[in-house]
Amino acid sequence: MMLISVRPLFVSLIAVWVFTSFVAATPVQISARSSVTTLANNFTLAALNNTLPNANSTGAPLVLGSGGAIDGESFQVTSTYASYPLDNFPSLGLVGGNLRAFLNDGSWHTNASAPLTGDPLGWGTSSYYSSPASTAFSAVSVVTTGFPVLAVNGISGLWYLCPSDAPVLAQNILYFNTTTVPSHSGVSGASPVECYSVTVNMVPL
Ligand SMILES: *[C@@H]1O[C@H](CO)[C@@H](O)[C@H](O)[C@H]1NC(C)=O
Ligand SMILES: *[C@@H]1O[C@H](CO)[C@@H](O)[C@H](O)[C@H]1NC(C)=O
Ligand SMILES: *[C@@H]1O[C@H](CO)[C@@H](O)[C@H](O)[C@H]1NC(C)=O
Ligand SMILES: *[C@@H]1O[C@H](CO)[C@@H](O)[C@H](O)[C@H]1NC(C)=O
Ligand SMILES: CC(=O)N[C@H]1CO[C@H](CO)[C@@H](O)[C@@H]1O
Repeated sequence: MMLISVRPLFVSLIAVWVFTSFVAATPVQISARSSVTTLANNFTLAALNNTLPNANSTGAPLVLGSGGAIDGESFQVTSTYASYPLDNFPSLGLVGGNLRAFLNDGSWHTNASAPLTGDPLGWGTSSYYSSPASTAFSAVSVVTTGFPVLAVNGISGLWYLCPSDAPVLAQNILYFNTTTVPSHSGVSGASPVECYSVTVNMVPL
């Protein structure tokens, strides 16, 4: 767990003001914060409801769910473990703004992409291809919560969990900056699915 005492936080806040420009978001419960692009420890992700009651202060565990494949590369979307009960990537890392996922044997073939408005937090996995990973991720320490929280381009307050109404493989998926997603029910004229705002905790392993 990342604990911050008041004095180093104050010093690093000054550093943040001097060296970065924050995009104004609508942060929840934030009194003071600092941000890093590398974490010393491995972690998992968990989603905490911002508006609804939570079962605990850690949140619902998130995993890399199925997001399709092409020849030589597969894609993953960040899903709740409750909706995709298979954890192929039990350990994540944040290094220089790269969000990385590791297989059980510790091997690394998976990077996250920085999501745009309306996109899921998606990942690409390949042993054949190599593309430079996004460097837009960071961990923000919020004094009022116990864990660092995930941010993209400095923004930690725009994550939404969107339930799926698909008849099969109904994964509840983490999206960036959208409050609804199109229906996957296959029913013509079905209403869009409502999403809810979450904070994404980075839970140390
Ligand atoms: C917290 O609650 C979620 C349900 O939202 C549960 O899946 C998870 O295992 C709980 N985590 C801990 C650490 O108790
Ligand atoms: C958020 O709250 C809703 C309603 O209580 C619940 O259905 C959902 O599972 C919760 N999600 C998380 C991530 O705790
Ligand atoms: C993941 O990102 C690193 C750093 O940019 C890169 O060297 C590596 O090839 C990427 N892996 C894949 C599978 O694209
Ligand atoms: C979020 O989406 C709204 C429109 O839906 C857009 O105006 C805003 O710039 C987006 N914010 C970010 C940080 O992408
Ligand atoms: C900081 C970081 O990412 N540490 C490690 C996380 O776990 C993998 C393998 O399980 C290591 O390769 C990383 O160095």
